[in-house]
Amino acid sequence: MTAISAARAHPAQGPVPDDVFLSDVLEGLSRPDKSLPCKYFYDAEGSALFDAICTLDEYYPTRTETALLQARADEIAGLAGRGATLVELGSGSSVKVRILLDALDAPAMYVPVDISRDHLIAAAARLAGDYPAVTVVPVAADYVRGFALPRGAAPERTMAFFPGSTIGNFRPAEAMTFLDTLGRRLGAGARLLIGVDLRKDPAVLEAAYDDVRGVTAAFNMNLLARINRELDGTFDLDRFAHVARYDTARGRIEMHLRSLDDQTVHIAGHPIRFARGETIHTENSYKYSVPGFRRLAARAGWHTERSWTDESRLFSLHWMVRHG
Ligand code: AVI
Repeated sequence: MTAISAARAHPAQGPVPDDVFLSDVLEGLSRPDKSLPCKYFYDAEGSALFDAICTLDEYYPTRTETALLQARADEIAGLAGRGATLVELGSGSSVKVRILLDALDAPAMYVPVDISRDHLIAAAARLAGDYPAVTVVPVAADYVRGFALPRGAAPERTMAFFPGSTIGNFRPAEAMTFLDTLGRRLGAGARLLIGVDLRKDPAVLEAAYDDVRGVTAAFNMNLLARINRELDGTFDLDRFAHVARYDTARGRIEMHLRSLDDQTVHIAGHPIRFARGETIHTENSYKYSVPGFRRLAARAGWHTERSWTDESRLFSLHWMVRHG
């Protein structure tokens, strides 16, 4: 079975159906504290804007995590052992994983899991071309809801890879449930390499989520543009503003869209009223201390064997093993 024929053996999940998107949007905007799920940032425009964010001077996570992976690749390879199966959650363009594939000892299989099917298949085909000895089995699925692993991957040879501090976009209780479910799916003895952003000076955090070039603002605003495009929305983008603020007590960056006027917007014919100054809460990005994240993971059944940070303690990587 070739890499891409293997891909076809898995049930593929296409884009989110419009009716689910619509009901999530109406539900979120009908609450007293309006909110929208951050997963809807990532249509084609939003994904391109996110890629641009990752190259910004202010957005330190991507380059810091990449440097950490490069610095620790050999140590990680030693921990992973020979013939590992690498499962990447939310693999996108499969860029960072190349650092691991270059360092690992004869990796057997690479399983990128991503909801964006076309992007996934294209990235998997490129990767399979560059690593002919690795069986690449892309799985088009929402990794939060669940996905099927290819047969034959023994848990103690399996290594999940969840970079980018995407775990920070879950509330801590959801992060715990997600990590626990992942551990049950992978099985006892499975390993997890996870990237986690760290608590730091709020000014550094706020700059990372409100860059001078306005790329993050455009990324946030694209959610309204997407609703206009896909759900027959009437948002006037000039009447909303991007807000990013750090909540020290909760240890999270919050992104919001603030209404600049009293106004009524229609979405698929449904009126939604906004008071001037009212916000739509669009994203949380939780920041952890190293011991704080290790405690959370322990409660979800993962034992942390190694944690690495950069010299400035901006970002962390953790190597964990599933017990029980
Ligand atoms: C994908 N996720 C980890 C990013 C973050 O930093 O929370 C999303 C993002 N939002 C604004 N900038 C980047």
